[in-house]
Amino acid sequence: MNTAVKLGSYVLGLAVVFGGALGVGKVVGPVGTQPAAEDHAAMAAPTTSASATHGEHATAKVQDDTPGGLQVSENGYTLNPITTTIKPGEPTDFRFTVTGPDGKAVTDYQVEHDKKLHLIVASRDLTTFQHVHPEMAPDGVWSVKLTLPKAGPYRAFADFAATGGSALTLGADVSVAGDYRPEAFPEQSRTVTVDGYEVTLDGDLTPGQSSKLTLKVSKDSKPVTDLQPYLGAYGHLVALRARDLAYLHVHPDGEPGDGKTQPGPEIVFYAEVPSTGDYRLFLDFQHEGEVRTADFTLGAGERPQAPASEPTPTPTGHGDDGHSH
Ligand SMILES: [Cu+2]
Repeated sequence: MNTAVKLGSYVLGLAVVFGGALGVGKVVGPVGTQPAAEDHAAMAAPTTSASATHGEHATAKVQDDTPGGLQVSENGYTLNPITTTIKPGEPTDFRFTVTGPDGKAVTDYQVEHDKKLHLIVASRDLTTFQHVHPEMAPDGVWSVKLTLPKAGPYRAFADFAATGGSALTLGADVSVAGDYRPEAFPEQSRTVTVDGYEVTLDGDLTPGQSSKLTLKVSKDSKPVTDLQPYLGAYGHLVALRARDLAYLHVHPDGEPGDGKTQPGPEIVFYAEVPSTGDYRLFLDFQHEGEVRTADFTLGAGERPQAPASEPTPTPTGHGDDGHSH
C-alpha cells in the first residue's frame, strides 16, 4: 500500500531512481578499472547530479525507442481486460476498459483510421491474428465478440489515443483454456494465398530505418485494381516482432482520394523495425465487400545463425569454418 502510494505520487522520483540505476552501471564500469585512489574519489563525489543527468537521458530514450504493445500501462493509461475465461472456438464477449491517469475508465477518444480504438489479438506463437473494432458502452467498457481458434496464450493490443493524450498501444496477455499445442514459427514467406487472392511482398526490413514495403494483390493471376477503402486506406499492415510481440507502427503511403494513390494492385507502406530478427506482418485489405488478412514472415537485418539448422561444414582442405566459400 505504502509502496503503491509512493510509486503513484513520485513519478519524477521513480524516473530519477531508474535513471540513477543506469547511471551507477555506467559509472561503476570504468571505475573498476581505475586505481584505488580515483575509485575512492569517485565514491566520495556526490552522485546525484551525475545520476540525474543520466536519468533524464535514459528516460527520454525509453520514451522514444520502446516499441508499443509491450506494456499494459503507459503514460498513466492502463488496459484492463475484464473477460478472463475464454474457450477455444467459442464466440466470447471480450470486455475491457482503458483507465486514465485519474484511475477512471476513459470515455473520450480521438478517432484514428475511422475508429476510436483498434483491437488486435494475436496468439503468442503469431500463427493467428485478428483486427477488430469493439463497441464502447457509455461507462467506458469496451466489448467485442471474439472467437479465438485454439488454446494457448494470446496478446491483446489496444491501439488508441484518448482525448488530450498521445497515441498509445497497450498490450495485455489473454489465455484460452485447453490443450495447448504450440506451433513452429512460420517460415519466411513473400507470397501468400488467402481466399483465392495471391498477395506478394516486396521490400526488405532494415533495422532502425524506414523501410518501403510493397504488397501486390492478384486474383486468378490478374492484378486487383479495385481494392476498396477500409478504415481510410487500401490496406492496413500490422507488424509484430517474434518472441516479444512488440507492436510496430506502419504507415501507409497515400490514402484513397488523394489523387495519386491507386486502388491496387500495389499497396505501399513504410515500416521501421527496431532490431534484427523475425517479424510477422499482417495485411488487412478489402475487396468485393469483404476484409481478408494475408500474413507474412520477414527477417530484418542479418539474422542470427541457428546452430541446429546450419549445414555441416564440408572439409575444404583449409580447415576453415565454412565462411571461406
Ligand atoms: Cu482497426
